[in-house]
Amino acid sequence: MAKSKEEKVLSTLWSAGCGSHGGCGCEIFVKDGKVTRVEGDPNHPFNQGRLCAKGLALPQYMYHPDRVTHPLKRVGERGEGKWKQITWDEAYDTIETKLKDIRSKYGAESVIFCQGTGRDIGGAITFLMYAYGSPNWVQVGLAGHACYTPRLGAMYATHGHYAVADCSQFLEKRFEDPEYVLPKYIIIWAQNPSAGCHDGFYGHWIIDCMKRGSKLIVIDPRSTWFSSRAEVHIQNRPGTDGIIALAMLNVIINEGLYDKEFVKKWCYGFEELKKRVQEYPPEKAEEISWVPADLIRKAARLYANNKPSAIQWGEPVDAMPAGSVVSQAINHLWAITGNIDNPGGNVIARNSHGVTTYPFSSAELTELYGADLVKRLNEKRIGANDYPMIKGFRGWVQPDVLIEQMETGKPYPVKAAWIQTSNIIGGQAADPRRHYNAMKKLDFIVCVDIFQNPTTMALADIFLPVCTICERDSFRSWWQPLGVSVKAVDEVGESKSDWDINLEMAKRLATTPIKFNTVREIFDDRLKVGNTNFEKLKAKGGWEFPPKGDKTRPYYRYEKGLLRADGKPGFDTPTGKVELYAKRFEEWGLDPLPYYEEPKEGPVSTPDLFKKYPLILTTGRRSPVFFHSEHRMVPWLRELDPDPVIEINDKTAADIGVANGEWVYVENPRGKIKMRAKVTPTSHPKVVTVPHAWWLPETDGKAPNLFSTWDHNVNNLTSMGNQGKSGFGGTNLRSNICRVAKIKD
Ligand SMILES: Nc1nc2c(c(=O)[nH]1)N[C@H]1C(S)=C(S)[C@@H](COP(=O)(O)OP(=O)(O)OC[C@H]3O[C@@H](n4cnc5c(=O)[nH]c(N)nc54)[C@H](O)[C@@H]3O)O[C@H]1N2
Ligand SMILES: Nc1nc2c(c(=O)[nH]1)N[C@H]1C(S)=C(S)[C@@H](COP(=O)(O)OP(=O)(O)OC[C@H]3O[C@@H](n4cnc5c(=O)[nH]c(N)nc54)[C@H](O)[C@@H]3O)O[C@H]1N2
Ligand SMILES: [Mo]
Repeated sequence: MAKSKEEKVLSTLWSAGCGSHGGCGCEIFVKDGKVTRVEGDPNHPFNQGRLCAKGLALPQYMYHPDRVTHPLKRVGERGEGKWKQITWDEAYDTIETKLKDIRSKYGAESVIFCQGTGRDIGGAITFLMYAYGSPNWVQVGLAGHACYTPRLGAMYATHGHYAVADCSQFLEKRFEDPEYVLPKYIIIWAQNPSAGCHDGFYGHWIIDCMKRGSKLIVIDPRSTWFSSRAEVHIQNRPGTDGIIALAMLNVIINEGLYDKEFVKKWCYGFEELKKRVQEYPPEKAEEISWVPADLIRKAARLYANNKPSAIQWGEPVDAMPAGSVVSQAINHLWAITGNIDNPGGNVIARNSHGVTTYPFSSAELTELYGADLVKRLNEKRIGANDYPMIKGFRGWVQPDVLIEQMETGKPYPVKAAWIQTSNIIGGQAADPRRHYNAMKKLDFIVCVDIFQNPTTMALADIFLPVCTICERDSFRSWWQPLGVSVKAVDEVGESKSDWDINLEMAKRLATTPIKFNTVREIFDDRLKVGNTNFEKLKAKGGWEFPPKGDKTRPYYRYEKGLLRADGKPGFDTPTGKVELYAKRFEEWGLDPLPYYEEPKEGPVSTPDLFKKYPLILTTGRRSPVFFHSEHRMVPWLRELDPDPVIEINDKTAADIGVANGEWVYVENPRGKIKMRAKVTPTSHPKVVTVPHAWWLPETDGKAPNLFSTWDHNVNNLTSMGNQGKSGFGGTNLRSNICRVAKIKD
């Protein structure tokens, strides 16, 4: 693609370089076959010309000298850092032979297919996994699968669909659309919208709403840019959000502030919920959460009395003890106030044009891979038999059960791992040492990545280099508009796209023939339900909203019969109503009503231990310039956030003799890491905040150092096995305990 004149390519950013869960439209500028700069596309309705630092730094990421651009084979011991460059043919042949051999000896289920967070990888990885015949798809070490899945499960059980705060994102003309109504209040619950790019949600939309008059209620133990501008800031003890939601429901129900007409017509189980919330008066919530009862009352009244209002929530909700239950309680707030699928409330979010990135339904899987696979999915999927909700909702493995199975080999051994888009040891997994020890014993591990990281160094037998978002095609339907990512330049070095790699491997490993010859055929097959294809979308500038009247467009679809398969009005639940008493939870053997569960460690559960480790540790607040463990090697980005820092309250720091900028140990019963102190009045005196996934790519990559991951990764202080009854949620990522001490030498 050698060109001398600068050319502009319109595309959609989604991972492999920029990180991100957003779907930002961008302009990729290309000269002489190289990307010279990347900017936000002013005509794209998602980000309207804006772009984060990670997007702007893409050229530095793409052409970084440390990038791996050839397939590698390990030649020394695992972790020794000795690699040999091999051809793609040798890499493919080796993997094919190994994985076929393992399948014939131990069954396809003995191979796990591991990804990190969403990105655009779900399609490629499940495509390969189903073709190979394994049911085991997992985010290894993500305790309680606590990333969006608990929230999605609760929403599915309550109203059959997913909902998000309405910032006009489902309308092409955005805020100018006459159908749109601005939320009077937005509750930002456990999220820092401007620092991260969230699940199909662009954080600055909240600021767009604020500029137009929306007011804020923020529930966050830290002070943030948003909390400093909020009418109410609820600064709670981390992990106690469940009781705050229940107390807010108590106030709204007992004071009669709910939407009586909506509840009567569209909700099921109101009396049961009413009875349950009597157990949670605001005074009880105050005792547990450290939040004054009157502040909880104020937040509840403002939210319920000002319709429409919306709730925008974040990952800490999933990471709570019983995360799916906390999600359910928060979900009920928008349910009983009738703030669902109304303009300015919580609008039902559906994939644009009905396009999904990979097959979900059993019917589709049967057609593609045969009935036997579908049967085996649930029979052999790790954790599905321990947790009915794991079996009944989404095809994931339960990660806490997986680690036990890797250690014990029961009920069957795990022999190999295909790891694509995940840094397990360096950030994703709680208790990485345990994962390191368990995974080192596997017979065969493939890592598909862009850079070496603690996981690839520690574990890979074969490293397959992938290209970035500017070097490959892709598509995106999460949530709207429908978009395509467009290949702007040739692949750097010998790197290939994830889809190219997985299609080739699928062809070699499939038990039934793959019906697609090219990746483009797969994309067009997924896009055809939307009456479009890749080229059409590309020609339109990379995106398209669904036509008027399409079921994926808002509002009030429950009145119009647009939510249920039978076409009747109502919600897609067993009763056709919003189920405050969730039949689906009941069917899964779970409490159908929300309740409060205390974090496993802390002042209430372990008061003696808390005397020794007197601070609540919340981990993983997002940095706007990094995506999880990525980007630490990119100069522009590292300059903005150079060190792993712990945020600590100024008075607390003074008490333990720590000054701003000093290095400290952060320690708890599970381990000790080093962080630089950021002394700040914005932290609650009893809460410290530590970002996750820190490693130092500039240090020795070989074991045991593994890029200093044991010194700086906060997951050395977290643990597995707190997942609660549903199998979803309940990690201690956000509500751990620790003590902080100055490093003397
Ligand atoms: N303590 C603590 N731990 C946490 C969290 C927390 O809040 N606190 N958050 C958790 C959550 S919510 C999540 S989702 C996980 C995320 O965990 P992961 O998704 O595993 O995140 P990363 O550490 O960024 O690892 C991603 C790897 O994939 C590579 N990569 C990026 N894009 C692509 C691509 O397109 N193709 C391929 N093949 N590779 C790519 C990157 O180079 C990187 O090495 O971490 C979890 N871990
Ligand atoms: N730039 C960037 N963007 C990202 C990511 C990234 O790594 N970098 N990761 C992506 C992924 S996979 C995810 S899951 C999302 C997560 O993104 P978010 O859901 O926004 O999560 P955080 O930014 O970790 O935390 C948001 C806020 O929750 C607060 N918080 C911590 N514990 C609690 C608690 O117990 N209760 C309450 N109420 N608040 C609490 C923190 O102080 C923080 O201000 O971000 C996504 N976007
Ligand atoms: Mo996540």
